[in-house]
Parts: sequence; C-alpha cells; structure tokens
Amino acid sequence: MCGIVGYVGPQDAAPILLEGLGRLEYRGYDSAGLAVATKSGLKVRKVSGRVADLAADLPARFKGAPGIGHTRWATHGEPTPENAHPHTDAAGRIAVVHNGIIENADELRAKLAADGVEFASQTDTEAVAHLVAAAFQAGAVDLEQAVRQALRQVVGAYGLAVMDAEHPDRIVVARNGSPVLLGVGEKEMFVASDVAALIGYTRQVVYLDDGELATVTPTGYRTFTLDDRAVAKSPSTIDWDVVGAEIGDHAHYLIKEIQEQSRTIERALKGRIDERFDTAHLGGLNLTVREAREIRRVKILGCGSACYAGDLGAQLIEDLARVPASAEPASEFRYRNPVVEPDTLYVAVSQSGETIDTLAAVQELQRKGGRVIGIVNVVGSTIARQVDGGIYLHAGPEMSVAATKSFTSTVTAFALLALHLGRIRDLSPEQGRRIIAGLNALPEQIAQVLEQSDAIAEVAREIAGSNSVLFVGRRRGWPVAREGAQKLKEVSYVHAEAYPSAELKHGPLALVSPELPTVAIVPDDNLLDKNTSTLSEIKARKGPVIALAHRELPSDLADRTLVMPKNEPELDPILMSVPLQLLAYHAAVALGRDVDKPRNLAKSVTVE
Ligand code: HGA
Repeated sequence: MCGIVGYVGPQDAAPILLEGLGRLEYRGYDSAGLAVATKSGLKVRKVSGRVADLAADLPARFKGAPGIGHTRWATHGEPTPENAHPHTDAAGRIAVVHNGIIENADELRAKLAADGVEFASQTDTEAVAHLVAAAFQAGAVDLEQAVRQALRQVVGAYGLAVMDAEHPDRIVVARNGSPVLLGVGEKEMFVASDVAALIGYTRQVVYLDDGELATVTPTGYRTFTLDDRAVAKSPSTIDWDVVGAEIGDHAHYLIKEIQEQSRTIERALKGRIDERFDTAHLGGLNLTVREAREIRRVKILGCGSACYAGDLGAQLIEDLARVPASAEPASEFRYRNPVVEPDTLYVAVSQSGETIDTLAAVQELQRKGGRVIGIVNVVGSTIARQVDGGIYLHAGPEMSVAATKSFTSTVTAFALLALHLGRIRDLSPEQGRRIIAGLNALPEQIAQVLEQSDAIAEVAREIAGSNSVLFVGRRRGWPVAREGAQKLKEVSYVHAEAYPSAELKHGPLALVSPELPTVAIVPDDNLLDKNTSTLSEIKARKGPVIALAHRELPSDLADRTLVMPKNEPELDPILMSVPLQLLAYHAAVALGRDVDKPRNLAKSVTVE
C-alpha cells in the first residue's frame, strides 16, 4: 500500500524521490506526490495516477533538498491530486506524508476548523500538517518538538515524514503501527517505509519501532520517543542482491519472479540441510530440542497465498512430524478471541512481514503468552522483529503483487521445519534422507517445469476466453488448487473457484458444462484412482479438463495433460504450483491486464 521516501543531503531530492517511489510502485497505489525545500520555501507537486505521471509533471527546475515523496492508497477521500500527499499547513511551511489511518481525524479536523483552519483535502493526514504548524505557533522551538506535540494529539496508525521550510536541514519521521526506516549514506540520509525504496542508495538501515521518532540530517540521526527519551539504535545491513529488484529484459516482474524459482528455492535451502543427521538446521527458530519436542500442535496463520502455503505446511508437519497442524486466515483468527495453548507452536507467514492482520494476530498471541515464529521474506520487517524466532525465505524482493516465488519458498521453508520437527521425533533417518533428496532435486525440476511455459501459454489463451474456471484437487492437491484459482483471479480477473475434488458432487458439479473448464491436480500418488474418478464425472458432463499429472492421461479423462516431473509426494505440490502461476500469467497477458499491479490490490496490505 502507501509508500514513503525522503532524502536529506547535498543532492537534489526530486530524482532520488522519484526513483524510490518507482521502487515502491509494486505495493499498489492510486496517486503520488513530492515536496522539496528550496530557498524560496517548499515546492509541492501531486498527481492522481502513476509515478511516471508525477515525473512528467515536474517542472525542469524542481530543485532542492531535503524532500519527501509518497505513493497513496486512499483510505480517507478519493484519489485526487488534492488528496494526494504531501499535505501542507496553511502557510505552506510544513509538509507531511503519511501511511496509515488517523482514527480521531474527524475530531482533530473539527477542532482545527474551529480555530480557523481551512482544509485543502478530505484526508485524515492533512490534520497532522496543521497540528505541527499550531505547535510552532504555540512555541515549539524546533521541528522535533513540534512533531512530538502534534502526535500526542493523534490516535491511530502512522508512519510519517515531516519537513519544515524553516529548518531545511532535516526530516522528522515517526512510527506507530506502520513501518519507517532510515537509510544511512555518506553525508546524506534517506527515510522510507520499505527498504525497496533504498536499493541502489544504501544497504545500511535503521528500523524504527512503534512509538519511536527520528530526526534525520545529512550527517546523522537521533532516535527518541514521543516523551523525548533518547533511544540508541544502530544500523543493520541489508543482504539483498540488487539484481533481485531489477526487471532486466523481462516483460513483467511476475514472469521474472516465476522464472527465478530454481534459484530462490536453492536460497531457501542453502546452509539448512544437515546430511550428517538427515535433518534440517534452522538456526533462527530459537527453540531448544526439548522445547521443540514439547510442541503438541502447530497453528499457522497468514493471509491469501500465505495461508494456502500454510495449508501445505500443515500437511507437511502432520506427515513428517506427526504433530497435529492446521492453517487459518490470520484475519479471522485475530477476531475470534482464540484459545491460546502453551504447547502450541504458532507460525505467522507473511512475505512482506508487514501484513497488518497477521501482525495483529501475532500481537494477540504474544499478549496471551503464545510462542510465535515467523516465516517472512523481508529481513528486518515488523513481523520478523516481533516474533520469537523464525525462518527467512531469502527469496529476494518480490515486486509483483501476486505471490509466486514467496509461495514456493514458504512451502520449502515448511518442509524444512517439518523435517526438523520430524527428525527429533519419529521420522527415521531413511525418511529424512528421502525428503532431503527430494528438496535437493527441486531446483532442477522447477527448471523443467518452466520449459513448458509455451505449452502452458497455449492453454492459458483458451482459458482466457472462459467466464469461469474450476480448480480441483485432493489432499495436498487442494491447497494447490486454491492457490491456482487465486492466482488466476488476481492477475487475469477471470473468475475461478477451487474445490476439493470429492466435494464436486455435493454442489459445483451442477455448474459443469462444455463452457466451464476444470484444472485438475492429479499426482501419481495413492489417490490417483480417486482423482481419475473425479475426472470421469466431469468428462461425463462434457466439461473440458486440463490435468496436471505425472503422466499423460487418456483423452476420456483429460483434454490436455501437462506432465510434471515427479518428486516425493510431500513435495510435489511445490512443483505443481508453478504451472498454475504460468497459467495465470499467460492468461493475464492474453487479456491485456496490468500484470504486476492488478486492479484494487496492493502488495503489502498494511491497512485493515
Ligand atoms: N489515510 C491516508 C493514508 C492512507 C494509507 O496509508 N494507505 O495505505 C490517506 O487516505 O491519505
């Protein structure tokens, strides 16, 4: 969702802000703007639309620093240029960009209006600019103090950056529920809501925690709290390789990220397999062997694809460790006053590590004494720092809104966790070796699946003309079907529904007709006969069938088989997910969709 970038230093801020905002585009937004300090005061430019429109709209002489920029995903007021950030006070002295929601905005706006303030937008954010200006009028001596005084009146979630034309050597930032970080450069400093904005500028970052503020000048930063207690924070180093975020020769990030999966699975496995004891090493779990043995249940929480990956994770844990496990949408869990058990291991899954519903579930669990680990991609993100331990995916930046490499890496991380928990219980060394051999074979097999991209594109073009597509699978094939349907919906906007195969006859079989194609997950496992019966039921009603299988199926069962390489049954879902990503991608391209930025969606869902 929204993005913040700021720059303070000797260079002109605008090009740096535009570059940073461009890197945050993947998060999803509807309007953009920036402000820079010049000798004659602040200059502000805002557009509804894309960062490229903002760049095109900037006059040649839009020079100055510091500067702050924003991509907005509207919560209060339509996506118009007036509502885009930065917002300023009446005198045009203070500029503010904000991510989050100010809950007492109506009250603050009414109070300010009673004092004669005229609002230029419908946003909650604008109130902050006026509050900071009022704090100066009431005697605040510097920007730091004015922002602190303003924020003491604010209730809600914010990540924000504030500039003052009369103190043009600094930016003040604050965090409460929405991420803010500082980037440390050579005699220049950056601020951002997401490390992606800083790629190419610095790898040294300082993460703020909730309730913290920072004053940032070209030569350094000071971190402190709302009641002005200093907090010492030192920078950490981002270990992402820059290439990961570049689109290169690819038409879209989505296809680039799908094609990266051999490499990203390798990275998820790197250094984590212990061939000597046929197990997995997961240093970040922070669980002693004894604690791990005491786990009686595993509960996995995530949203969207993270939850489907969790469904596969739960099956892996039950299969390999024989510990009861289940996954649930974090967004539901948090609101049902969950029973938190001391011997349950809770696993929060989030690519960005910022998903607000998952974060809230983690906080609710910890408040009740639950032990939570995270499976997260973005190093240093809020969930990563909040949990008691965890597994990083190391998949590199995922820029496309639709999850692909983070999905397969998450399932791989679950396989490692299941192997680890299994081997300290009853999983034999032979079984451990079998899983390790399967994991090691994945990168090469993914490369084989990717070679089928052209054949899958052909199927996708046929599917793109349908009003709806059914996805079916059993057991491990069921979360694969759910993720496949989700992918198709989100990037191509073709309606898709996933069903457990055996449920077809309890309802959706009524829909089957020559107009409704079914994508079926049919691995060569102990359920093969059951799955082929489902296909017969569909074919008997003249429904077109596209099967993902380990061998060519006869034409009375499937119109088209995509033959997948075979791994171990527990790991086959990882391979089976990849052709469904390609199917969604090619269908979206055939329909001319905005592949990387599907309508109405955001990458990092930081508002409820
Ligand atoms: N409430 C602000 C910012 C919205 C936001 O953070 N979206 O992710 C607005 O509506 O402008």
